[in-house]
Amino acid sequence: MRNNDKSQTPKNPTPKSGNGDPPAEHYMPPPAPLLALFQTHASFLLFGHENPDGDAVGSALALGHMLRDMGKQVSVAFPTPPPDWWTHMPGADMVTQQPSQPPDVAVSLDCDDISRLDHLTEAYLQAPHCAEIDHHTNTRRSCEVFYVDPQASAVGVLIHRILTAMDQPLTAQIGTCIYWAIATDTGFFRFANTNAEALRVCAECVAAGADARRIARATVGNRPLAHLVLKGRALANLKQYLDGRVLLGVVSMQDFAAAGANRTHAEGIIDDIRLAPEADVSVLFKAPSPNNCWQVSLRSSVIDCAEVARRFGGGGHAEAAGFSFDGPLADGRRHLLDALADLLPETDR
Ligand SMILES: [Mn+2]
Repeated sequence: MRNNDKSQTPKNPTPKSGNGDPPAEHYMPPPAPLLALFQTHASFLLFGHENPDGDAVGSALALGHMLRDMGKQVSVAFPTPPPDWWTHMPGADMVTQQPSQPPDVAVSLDCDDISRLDHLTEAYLQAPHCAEIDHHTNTRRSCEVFYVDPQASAVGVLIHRILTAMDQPLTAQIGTCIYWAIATDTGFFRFANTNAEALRVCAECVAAGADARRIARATVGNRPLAHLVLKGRALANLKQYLDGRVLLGVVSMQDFAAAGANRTHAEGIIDDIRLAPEADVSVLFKAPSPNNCWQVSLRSSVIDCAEVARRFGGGGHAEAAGFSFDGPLADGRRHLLDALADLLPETDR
């Protein structure tokens, strides 16, 4: 349920500090110039990053629904196709392969660098106005108008704040997309970014009509055989490095071929590798697909994964980040292990 009475306490009250009080809750409101863009313009093109995840797709579609409900013209585009389950999300008709004419406003979502828009970067930069909505720690921004809050669990949370600030209704469609964004980005409420705001927003989304069971079934509760076979091969060949502190998996071209799998089938394998308590850092190398390079995923709660990834031209979050590289696996692995040996704190184990 939404609180429409603006005179009441803010949606995210700041608790008093003192003994026994909970810590003050963080809240960064959407900037006025961003809201002005949504109010004054008529056509919008919304972009998510390449290999879009639930947050990229969910937040783009949620914002798309809000703008469409306001009578605006909206298209959504991704440089590479989203995972199969995205067709269960409301708003498929907004998604276009190749945006035609430039919109009034282009918005990038969940995207820490415009290079992640790949071949759509041109279309993005052609729009007379652009804005970025993101929660990555990176600060390389290419638009004057941006709403970047690294403390937000997911971009879906930021869309909810925008919706609230603009006094637009949380419909079942918007609630479904926002719930999808937050649930997937928090690993279904297991990761460190699962905070009170994320849970509160998700509760509102369920009250508005989001079907939590259906969303879980469509994503984490539903894995194609190709994914399972690919994961089996990756897990069977895990290797330990740096006295066992790094657990590293590889999915090679042969693995993809043997499993009948594509890149999207490798999603989530890293989250199984990170389950091993023996390692401080979990790593997955995904083989190059045609016209592509090796993709590397990092997970750790001991070192800052985003810092590691940035050394290799990538980015992400403290506990989950990634980068890509061109060249032989052995070289990439050696450079990464050198960097990790530098960064891992001393231990007496
Ligand atoms: Mn995200």
